[in-house]
Amino acid sequence: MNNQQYQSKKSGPYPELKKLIKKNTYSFSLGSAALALMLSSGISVASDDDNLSKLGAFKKTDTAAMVQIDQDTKYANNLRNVLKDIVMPSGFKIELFALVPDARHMAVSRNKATVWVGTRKTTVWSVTDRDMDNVADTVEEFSPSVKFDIPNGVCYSPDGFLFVVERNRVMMFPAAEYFMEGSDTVAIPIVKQGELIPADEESYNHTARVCAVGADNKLYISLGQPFNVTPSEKVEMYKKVGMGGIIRMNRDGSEREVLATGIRNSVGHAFNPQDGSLWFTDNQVDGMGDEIPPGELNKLVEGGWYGHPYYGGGSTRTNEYADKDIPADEASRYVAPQVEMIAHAADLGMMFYTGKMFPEKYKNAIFSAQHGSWNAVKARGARVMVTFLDDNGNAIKTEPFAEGWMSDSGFYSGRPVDVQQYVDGSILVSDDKAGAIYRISYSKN
Ligand SMILES: [Ca+2]
Ligand SMILES: [Ca+2]
Repeated sequence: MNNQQYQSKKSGPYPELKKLIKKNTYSFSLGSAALALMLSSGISVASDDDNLSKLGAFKKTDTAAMVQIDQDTKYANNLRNVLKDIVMPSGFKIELFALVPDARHMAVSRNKATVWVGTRKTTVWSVTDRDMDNVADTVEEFSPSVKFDIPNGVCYSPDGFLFVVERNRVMMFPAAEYFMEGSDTVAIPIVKQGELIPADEESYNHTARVCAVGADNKLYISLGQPFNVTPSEKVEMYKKVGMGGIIRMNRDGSEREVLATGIRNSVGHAFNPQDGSLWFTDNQVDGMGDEIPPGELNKLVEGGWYGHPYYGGGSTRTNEYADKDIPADEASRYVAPQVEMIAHAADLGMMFYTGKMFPEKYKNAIFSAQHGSWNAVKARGARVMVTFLDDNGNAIKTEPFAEGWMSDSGFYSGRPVDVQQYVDGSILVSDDKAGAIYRISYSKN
């Protein structure tokens, strides 16, 4: 390498990106040098196995300091202007909570008002409101010493363990709130790389996982199957591993079970605190036209079969399986959706409301996000829905709750991904188009 090449590598090819990145002061010099090297050469500091074994022994990894995202920008003000268009029932207000690039699913901590945010890229963010004015003050990488691969699914246990479900691994972070201020955290792969699904089945499609910790102290994970409609030669194998299904395991990864099958791609689930049932959204088949098949909100019945690939959504049969008889075993375990959503709205993250801030009618209601269609010619979705349940715990009514992220001409100014309850009883909405989290609060006045 001659001197000129060295100089150009040293300054790196991404000056704009580096301008956006603030370093933590305690490791500024190491961090900026390491970052410049990584950006210019693609060389990573250490392999993930090396780092995981060091972290498991409480040893430092010398990973670069955490990337932080500047919150006080023109971009933030532009998003605040977009939020003026959002329409909600009387008394509700929406504000910008944080700028979080690629924000997907969220897990809210208890003690520090930290929100962990997954992405479909390689970063998990920790977002913290440090002065409790309901606006995040720091948005920084969580555990950058771990190399993540589509760490979309994040969930938090009542006793302080963060779980991150990736494309093909499940990580556990004990004491995540304690260790979040540095690059190194205790990090334990409870399902090792390549063992969540068969490595040959790794895909780029339908790989955004979600998770939840149940009252039984087990970890529940939704595993999408990669196809628009699962080909027949894959069906039996996917049933065994729980792809196109929901699985459950102990918190150390042991005793894995497949709880439900016939699901196409669920990217949102939550427990009803009233009766302990797990509810989940399911994205349905593309390419059948703008208005079919419906999207789904389902209630989990253990051992239930939810219809895919014979049904494309609701009672609409797929073209691929229209001539095939549904196997009797599956037909006998079929569970119809609780709610049929409009086609192609892409229903994703969901939650049950347990807070005290919202009016009484929202108690134990389901809030769910519609990401918006890529497939329908006429755009739709890009809103937050609310579903009310009856005394038996079944859905009785679904209606829009917050909308206005879509223009009349069909472009999206935001695409809601997940809805989670914040520590004060407000709700947070993530948006992976804008790269932001919004907070919706209620006041009678
Ligand atoms: Ca704040
Ligand atoms: Ca179904």
